Amino acid sequence: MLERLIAVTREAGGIIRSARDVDSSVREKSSPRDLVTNYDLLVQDFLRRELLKLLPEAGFLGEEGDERENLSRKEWVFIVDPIDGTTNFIQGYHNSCVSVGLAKQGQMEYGVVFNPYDGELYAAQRGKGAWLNGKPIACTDRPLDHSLLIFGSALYYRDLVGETLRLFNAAFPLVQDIRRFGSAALDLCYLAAGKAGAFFECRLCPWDYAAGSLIAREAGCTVTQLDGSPIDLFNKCGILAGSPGAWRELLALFQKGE
Ligand code: 2AM
Ligand code: CA
Repeated sequence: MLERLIAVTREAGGIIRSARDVDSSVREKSSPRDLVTNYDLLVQDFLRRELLKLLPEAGFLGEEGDERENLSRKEWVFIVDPIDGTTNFIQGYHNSCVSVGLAKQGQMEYGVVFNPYDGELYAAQRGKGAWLNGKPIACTDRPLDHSLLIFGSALYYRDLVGETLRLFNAAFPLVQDIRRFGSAALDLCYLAAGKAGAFFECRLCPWDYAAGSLIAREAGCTVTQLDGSPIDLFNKCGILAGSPGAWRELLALFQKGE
């Protein structure tokens, strides 16, 4: 199954790579910060069609879809973001990806994340490990003060500006430096590959973190909500992830409530 998921995800990435005249296909969803392009829709249609061929009985949860009901009762569910990093895609940054997760009975079983611009393909299977372009990857064992912290600004949620800045301010003095890349799925993969020590964002949707959370876990990272509780695959939640040491330190810091 993993090889077939990888093949479909790669092909979807090809659609993103061949996109032309992206500007004229942009539309606002809930706000000027929440955007969609015709390519998001095109890639999602492709993924729905090809993934359901692999597993016709599965449910399908995608960012651009509306089939949201009763998915948690299905044995298998695809959790898919056709383009994670849509703003990067529109603005011409080459830091976007296709994110394909497959959950079984509410647990992530397979995850594939592909950046078609640099050709990095991250994949994982529960209990089997995580790979970057076929080579095993592992989280960093560097201490927090020698590690980068990636964060996401949850910019679609005005109510979270204060909380995001509180966590940023608390963590900033303790880490090597901070990065903000704009694709949560890739952020989690960067942790998995040991390119950063930790990641947080105050609210994300399941398709942003489903595949990446498994890839990070299989690489040895801890992935939870901001209070340390398990992530929710069917509802929005905040995410705190990192190498086990970095995750523990940040959890303790964030819980101080300063
Ligand atoms: P997107 O590029 O697929 O929209 C950036 O902070 C991260 O948040 C990206 O992974 C982005 O995914 C995601 N994101 C975008 N809109 C969101 C929304 N309304 N709710 C939660 N996450 C969102
Ligand atoms: Ca998206």
